Amino acid sequence: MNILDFTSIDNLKRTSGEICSKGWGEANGGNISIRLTGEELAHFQEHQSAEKEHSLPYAVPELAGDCFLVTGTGVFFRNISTSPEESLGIVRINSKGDGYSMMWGYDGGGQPTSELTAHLLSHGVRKRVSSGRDQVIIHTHTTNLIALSFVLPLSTPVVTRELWEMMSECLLLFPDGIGVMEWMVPGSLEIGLATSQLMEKHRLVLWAHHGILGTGPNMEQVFGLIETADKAAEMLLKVMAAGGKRQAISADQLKKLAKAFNVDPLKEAID
Ligand code: 2HA
Ligand code: ZN
Repeated sequence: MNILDFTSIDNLKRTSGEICSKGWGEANGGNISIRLTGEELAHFQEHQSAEKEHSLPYAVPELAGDCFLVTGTGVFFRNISTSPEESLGIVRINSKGDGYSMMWGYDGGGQPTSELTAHLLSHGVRKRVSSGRDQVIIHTHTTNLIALSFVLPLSTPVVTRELWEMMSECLLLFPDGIGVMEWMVPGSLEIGLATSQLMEKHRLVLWAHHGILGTGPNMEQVFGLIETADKAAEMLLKVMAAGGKRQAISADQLKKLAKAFNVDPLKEAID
């Protein structure tokens, strides 16, 4: 099996290109991780790594033995499709969940993203709360959501409700809302722990003045989730610039919408 033929690598190449065309992939901004399954996982479970083990500053026992395709640190998204072996790598978590080995990629001396902590801690939570369904995490620098974090209070219910009011699709795509965090040092254990705590309840987490993290079962759904939230943020900024709302979808209408489509909206954002 040629690793470059993996569907996961194909999906990652396509999504990083889409992120760049959105204008979210400036320089080395953003990072992506995918928990491998099936044939792709089996390929690496059998092999020994020639490379030494790296320790993690925390343990994620939920991920013991799992393998992840992860973008490399310092990698420019616009180069992923032409240089996948340099831009990407596959890591395997050890049997205690407190270290990893690089199994493939990162050619030319690379290593996994500086946000590996936030990705792995969040994967641990999502694997548990989604019963193994959620496999993908995208972190990207969504222009409009970042801009919004300067003008709205950094509150999960407030930001969630504002986005839901922008178009019907929002409540249907993220009834679990968008978890909001204050600014923290990128790549730190602190930002990783705070993110994974919000991932217990939300598939979208906003890092104020920095970007977004989204999770879900596959690349297309996660990208769609992020794209929808950023579009709502763009509309809200336009509405604000145009003098503010005169009307919006009301709380009663949001409840009707949730009922019609059988979704369970985040309580704090609707009451
Ligand atoms: O890799 O996006 O958050 C650059 C980043 C860090
Ligand atoms: Zn970032």
